[in-house]
Amino acid sequence: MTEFFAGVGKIQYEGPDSKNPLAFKHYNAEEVVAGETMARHMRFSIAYWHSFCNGGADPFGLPTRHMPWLDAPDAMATARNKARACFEFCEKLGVDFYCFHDRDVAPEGETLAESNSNLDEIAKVLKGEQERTGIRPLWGTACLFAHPRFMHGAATSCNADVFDYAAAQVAKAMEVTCELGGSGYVFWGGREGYKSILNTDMGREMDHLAKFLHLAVEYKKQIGFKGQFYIEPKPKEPTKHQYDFDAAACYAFLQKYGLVEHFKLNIEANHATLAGHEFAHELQFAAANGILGSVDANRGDTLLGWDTDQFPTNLYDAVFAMLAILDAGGFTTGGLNFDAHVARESIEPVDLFHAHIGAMDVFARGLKIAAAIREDGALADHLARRYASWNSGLGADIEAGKVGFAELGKYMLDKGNAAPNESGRVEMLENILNDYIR
Ligand code: XLS
Ligand code: CA
Ligand code: CA
Repeated sequence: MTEFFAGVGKIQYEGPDSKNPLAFKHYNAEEVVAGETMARHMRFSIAYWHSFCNGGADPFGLPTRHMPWLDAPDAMATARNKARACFEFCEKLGVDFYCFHDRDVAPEGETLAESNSNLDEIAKVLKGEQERTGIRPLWGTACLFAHPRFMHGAATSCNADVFDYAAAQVAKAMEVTCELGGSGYVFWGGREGYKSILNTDMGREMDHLAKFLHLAVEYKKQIGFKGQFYIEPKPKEPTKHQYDFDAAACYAFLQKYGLVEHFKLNIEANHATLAGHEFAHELQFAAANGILGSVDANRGDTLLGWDTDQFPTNLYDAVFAMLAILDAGGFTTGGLNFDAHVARESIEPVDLFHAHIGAMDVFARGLKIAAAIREDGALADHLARRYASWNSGLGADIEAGKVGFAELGKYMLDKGNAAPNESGRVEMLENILNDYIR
């Protein structure tokens, strides 16, 4: 069988002093950190679409990347090659999971029936590769944004037929994800939003989106799919306004429509940036509300206002992310999926290894640093002290619901003024964080 990444063997951990660009310096799958192996903490995943489908085209230019698996006589042969390339890559890299859209793995046919049968055929190839390697989907999803039929949206389309088509496509993608033993299923509302309010009935569209998700929950039960459902927030691109703007908008939506118990969030770093938030804010918001499910680990570029999906290399971001993930108790069904593509000028297959090795190493460092900070209580002690007034007396009575505005008013009239604040010590805490980052 063709070896697509000839010349690259299994990537080994060689430690921080290694100068070998094709070795891990920090990620050591079996090393135990904070009670778990690094592999279990991270649950790293490869994004099928970026690594095996995205040739590097942009609005100004043609694809640039050498992707030998695309050199096949027809679309189905290409799809089989892509599957083999994906598993060869994951095996060599030592990653246990992959994420896919239905149309990444198998081509769209002339009719829905033909598309479904293409998908079934490739799902068999994927299953065979899974049995050989033990690699599984972290999550699956349906591409409800590329085909022109979705130009007005999918679940939020003005056209009921398109809602129907999207439902049929999601049902099939869910069945395949279930069959492949996926741990989750993602709903990213790529075109669930609008360009012009002049032609948009926003309330009706959001009701339709909720209806769609309820139907998905029902179907999940019908087929016995046990994976976790996730919504992936993103504020814009491709539409100007997207309904799943950020974690807070998604949480409000899920609450309004009685969907909270069925969904968690898949937080993407680049989408947080686009929403005007820090990645850590989105993670902490989701964690604080019990809906942190999975993570698309990438980075944007604050100088560019679009979704650049670059590989994560910023150690600060990784530390903040791992602090949030560890605080939330770690991943159960979720993991760190590299929803990222190499730069347009990184054209050789080996560049995929460089990109993923760097990203895995930066998260491994982030994990070790976050675990050390937590173990030493370096930030937690200060945080606990900062809120100490809530642990007894007045604060405890407020939290316990023992006092109303009348009692609160009397308390302060008697006392005369609020006790002075202590310093927030922002710079000291930033210095402590820097002391751990070495
Ligand atoms: C696009 C999204 C998409 C989702 C899956 O911006 O990140 O790739 O992760 O549909
Ligand atoms: Ca994503
Ligand atoms: Ca993105």
